[in-house]
Amino acid sequence: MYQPDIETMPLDQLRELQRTRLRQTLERVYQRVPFYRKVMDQRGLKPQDIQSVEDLPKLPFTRKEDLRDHYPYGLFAEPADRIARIHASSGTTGKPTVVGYTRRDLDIFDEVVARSLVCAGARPGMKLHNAYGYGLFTGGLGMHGGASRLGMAVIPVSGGMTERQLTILEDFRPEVICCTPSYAQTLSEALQSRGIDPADLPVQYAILGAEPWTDAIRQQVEAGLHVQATNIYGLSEIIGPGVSQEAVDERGTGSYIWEDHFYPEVVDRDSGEPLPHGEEGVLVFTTLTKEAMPLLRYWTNDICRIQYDPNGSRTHIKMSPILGRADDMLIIRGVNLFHTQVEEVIEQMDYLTPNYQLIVTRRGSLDQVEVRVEVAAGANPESTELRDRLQQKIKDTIGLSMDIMLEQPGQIPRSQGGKLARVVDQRS
Ligand code: DLL
Repeated sequence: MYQPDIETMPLDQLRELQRTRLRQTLERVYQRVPFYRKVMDQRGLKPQDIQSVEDLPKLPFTRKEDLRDHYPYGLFAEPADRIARIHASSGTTGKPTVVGYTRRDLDIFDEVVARSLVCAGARPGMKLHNAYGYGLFTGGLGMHGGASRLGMAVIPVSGGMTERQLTILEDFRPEVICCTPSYAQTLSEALQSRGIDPADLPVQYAILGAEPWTDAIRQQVEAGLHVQATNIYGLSEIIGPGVSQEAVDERGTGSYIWEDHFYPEVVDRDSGEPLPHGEEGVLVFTTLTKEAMPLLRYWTNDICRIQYDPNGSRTHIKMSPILGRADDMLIIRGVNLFHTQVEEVIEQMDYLTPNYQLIVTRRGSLDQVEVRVEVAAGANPESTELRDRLQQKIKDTIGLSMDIMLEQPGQIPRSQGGKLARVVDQRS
């Protein structure tokens, strides 16, 4: 553990810490951010009306539109001369979402990433092959800062140029690699096609995030890179990577949310009502320590569950893998669909790989999904039996009939370094 006293803090103490920090945050935003003062005034609320995290539902959500409406710096709680760094995430439409950090925010960013790295298996003295993109995206610089804080040597490779990545893996001999899960798939396949035995590489741990992924990909990457792969989650609005991290010895049981800095709620996607732990809904965060751009009840749009794990090594709450983003959910003939659901079905089938793509079209007035999926090396893409079995399993599990197109290995687009779009929506 990197900060054992915090990571294993008894829950009553953690709540007290959250309460103190929340009240400081509320005072600050009320004094310094006109948007939040207005939101609270409109509801007749003063900072002292929110005494603890349990009172948060009195406040409305902050949404991405609010950040866009105050583009670029309107939600900052600090003057320009106290801002130490600016990042942005590329919006699907128009202007990017801008986020700012003071020196202290960057310090906390380093702290939560260092904590996450240790949780994933990394130790001081190891080398980190950092294949997240450097730039406005928070992945590259975020992981870099945390690894330096931990006392690792950082190899700032950034994303892309797969051949060069392999040379670095072979020659620089990093023990830890971080990148998107889809790029980890690309790298493991590239190793294989170069005839490199991953067991000969010293890399032991892979820290994967920035996009949804399931155990299907974990299995492929763990075998293909000869690593133990864990999930890292985050978003630029809240800080970047390091909002939550899966522990290497607790793989498959969820990722610890670092609750001393980011208070999570899961709420109903339609009504916005808070949901009990264990129920699936939209993840919402309140930052407890951010200076430059504190956010109250930020609607991430990510769908998951949160729950305490009495058998966990840390006390903080765990989040399940992200099913998808609410705005990426497909509605096909009335059925809600995330691509990760198809990925989970593929995982249960022999002779298939988690290299797949969903093509959505409209035939007449009916939406149609075609699943293009690559068969494993040596398997027959012409097999009607395999195709029919996948079709039936998808129908039984998800409740939708989909067209299936089995492909030869290498036919589906691969990540070139960053996040990969697994859905091609061809409806107008
Ligand atoms: O993706 C930060 C990050 C960098 C996280 C590196 C992990 C590793 P944004 O570009 O702002 O920030 O995108 C945030 O990506 O709301 C999720 O929809 C998605 N996302 C991030 N991590 C995961 C994950 C970074 N582990 C958005 N699983 C979030 C699923 C993820 N989705």
